[in-house]
Amino acid sequence: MSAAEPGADVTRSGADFVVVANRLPVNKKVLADGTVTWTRAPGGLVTALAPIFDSTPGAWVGWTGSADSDDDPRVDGIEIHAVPLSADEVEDYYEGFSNSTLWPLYHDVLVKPVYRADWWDAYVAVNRRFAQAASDAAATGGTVWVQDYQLQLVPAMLRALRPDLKIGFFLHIPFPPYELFSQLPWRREILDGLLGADLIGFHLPGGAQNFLTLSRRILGVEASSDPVGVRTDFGTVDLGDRVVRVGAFPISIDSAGVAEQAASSRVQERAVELRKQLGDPKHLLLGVDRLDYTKGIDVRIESLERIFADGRLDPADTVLVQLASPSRENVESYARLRDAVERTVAHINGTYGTVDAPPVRYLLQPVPRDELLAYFVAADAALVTPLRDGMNLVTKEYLACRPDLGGALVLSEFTGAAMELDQAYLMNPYDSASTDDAVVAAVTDPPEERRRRMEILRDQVMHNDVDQWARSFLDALNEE
Ligand code: ADQ
Repeated sequence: MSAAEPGADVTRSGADFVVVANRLPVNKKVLADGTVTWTRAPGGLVTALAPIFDSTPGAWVGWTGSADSDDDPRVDGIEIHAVPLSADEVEDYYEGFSNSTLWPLYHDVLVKPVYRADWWDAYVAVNRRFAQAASDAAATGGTVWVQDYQLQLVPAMLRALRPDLKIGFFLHIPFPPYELFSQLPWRREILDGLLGADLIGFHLPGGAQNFLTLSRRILGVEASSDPVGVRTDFGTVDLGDRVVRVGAFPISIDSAGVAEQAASSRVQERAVELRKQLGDPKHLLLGVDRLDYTKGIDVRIESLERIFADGRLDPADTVLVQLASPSRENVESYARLRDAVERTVAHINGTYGTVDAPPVRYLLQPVPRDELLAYFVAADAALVTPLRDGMNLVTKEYLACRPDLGGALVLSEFTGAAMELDQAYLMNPYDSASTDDAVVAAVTDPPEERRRRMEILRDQVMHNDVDQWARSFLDALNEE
């Protein structure tokens, strides 16, 4: 390293391992007397990375999710670096460029992406702030792991500040093919931003291949499209002075932890009680999602309506519980989706319900964890019907909750999870006959067929957990 390079001549103290993500893994609470408390947010990435933070001094750079904040607490051994965002930046960087440009573009343009130069400018400015915060947090020679579509410029910005660091990037949503990605007016800048990393990870080999093709066609760099397998085989982009590796790392859940919580007597008892409260239906179907247009909530409700109309299941003894958590409520396409789902629910209940027994029970609120797992334990089938989804962790949580091998999984071919879970009742959400057949088969197939499928599916999830995901990525990043 030459002395002219920034950061070359100083040894910095700081964290040896830094995670950079849009959101912090902690919740901030201001008490009545003005005291601020922080608690670790349950679930997600932080659970996956907890063992790594236990053995390495670690820091997490992210946004608190609310208005500007300057405090930097330490929570459960993780040094927290809060990145402030102004109200305008939340609108332009988060609701705008991240969730009204990139999210729809990367999910098959299910909604038309909006391209606005002022949103792009905010995205650049906020990414620069995250990169600076990561640079301030990391020790010399440390490892920095950047997460997801909100922060695709951070790898290159951080490398410019700190060439001594090992930089990894993981994308949690699908990575689109050339025909879609090239709509983006800032397509070169995004690819250049990602190529600041040493290792770029996607859920699926297809996403990695798309990235390699795009690098070759848009940037004209040498990118080897040798088959990119899962976790072990890597594609490469040769930038002349360094080589970037690209690979597939399908994410999972804390399978043993979820299974253990689901097996607790409070969850098991609540599952029995839930079925009773729902009128002991013959078939209890379940959907669990953020309220997002990618998740195909309308696909499953409309399918159930056709199934009732065709007399294939009886609305008198079938219940669908749809748990939806509110999401991105200030983005217009989400407000429209909410109206559409609520109309569809009202329509099916109005047509097929009775006053005391509507066939669809719809909750628009996040459900506490124990309660959620009780629904998984109680359900005869989980309906996971997205039009496009990077992975879908609900699928894996449902399977982990069913050591009894009861239940059945209806799974869209357009989820990342479908690549690993081919024993599910797979369906094409764009094909109504395929959807209806999968839903009906999932609840009416002979018990031995349902068990046979569940056994294979559950094994897959119990043997591939999120710890393995994190370790395989970090091992690959840190190997020469
Ligand atoms: P998401 O789009 O948020 O994640 P998903 O992977 O299904 O989708 O995770 C959602 C999480 O929220 C699950 O843990 C689920 O249990 C929880 N959840 C959903 N609705 C809930 C409710 N009503 N109440 C309580 N909890 C609820 C993005 C990508 C995915 C990818 C993940 C991880 O879009 O494709 O799997 O990141 O990489």
